Amino acid sequence: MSSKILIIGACGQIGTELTAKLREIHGVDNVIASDINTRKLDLVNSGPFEIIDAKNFNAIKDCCKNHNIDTVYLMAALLSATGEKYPMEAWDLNMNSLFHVLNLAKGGNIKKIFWPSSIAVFGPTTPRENTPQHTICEPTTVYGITKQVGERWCEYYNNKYGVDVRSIRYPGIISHKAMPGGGTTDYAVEIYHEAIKNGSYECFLSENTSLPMMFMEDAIKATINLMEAPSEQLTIRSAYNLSAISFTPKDIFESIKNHLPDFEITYNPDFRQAIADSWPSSIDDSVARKDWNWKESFNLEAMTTVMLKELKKKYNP
Ligand code: VAH
Repeated sequence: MSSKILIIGACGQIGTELTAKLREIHGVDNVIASDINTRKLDLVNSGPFEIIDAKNFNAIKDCCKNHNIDTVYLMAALLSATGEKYPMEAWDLNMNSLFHVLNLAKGGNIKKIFWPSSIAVFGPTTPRENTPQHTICEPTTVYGITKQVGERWCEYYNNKYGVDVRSIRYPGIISHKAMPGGGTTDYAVEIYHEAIKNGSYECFLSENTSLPMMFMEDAIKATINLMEAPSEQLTIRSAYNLSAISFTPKDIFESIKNHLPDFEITYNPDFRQAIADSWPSSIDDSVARKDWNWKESFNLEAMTTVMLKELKKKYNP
């Protein structure tokens, strides 16, 4: 029998594409999209949609009851750059929304939860190259702290109450269907848009800043694969390391320049440079590959080809 799914934060960068994919798999009427507002009208009008503030326990509880929800994807969060501007709001949203969903599951209302963690759980004392699944995590951003603490609570609720909560430490994610918001890796999306629109881009990170990244199609594939994996196969209930490609702003610039020879870039690092410098440059995701057969499909060249093709349609219809 198809799951009845609620996506909280469906209008975000990942939520937008996750909603479409889950509706393709489970049927439109079995996937309730929700967000705090109706800012993405195409998504709002694409199937069942409810306005839900992720900080409002009763709103989530009532929606789950009214729609007999058995699976929740909690995608609402304030990301790294925004979290540094509004630390208490980031703590409030990122933590209380997680507690609401975990407690509903503990009470038996929800059977399965997906909650996104991030490579932001790592900090400057973490080994930067091929960062292992189990290692030092001393994050220096509010966002990273919320993800580190959230991972501990997910593992606790699984061990103590048997809650089937699953999580991935997403790297930076690149997509063309919805813009990211308030992240340090957002440059890797902006650069493609600016290459098509203006032929030049001022990058807010320095040219040799290597970060773990992933094309959105791979991120969605990984999320679905993890959620469909048999519970007994899963050895990690905090959050799985996940990786696909690592690249620098210089690498992505050169990849675009192969398609757009006149494209130009300048580098003007801002406060986000310090955040990026605190994160790993590459990730060991061997546990995800062993537990649930993770394997990426897109390398940098394949991602650039798709991004430029789709954005050319968007800006030069
Ligand atoms: C951010 N895109 O930049 C998010 C992500 C790994 C980074 O969590 O904050």
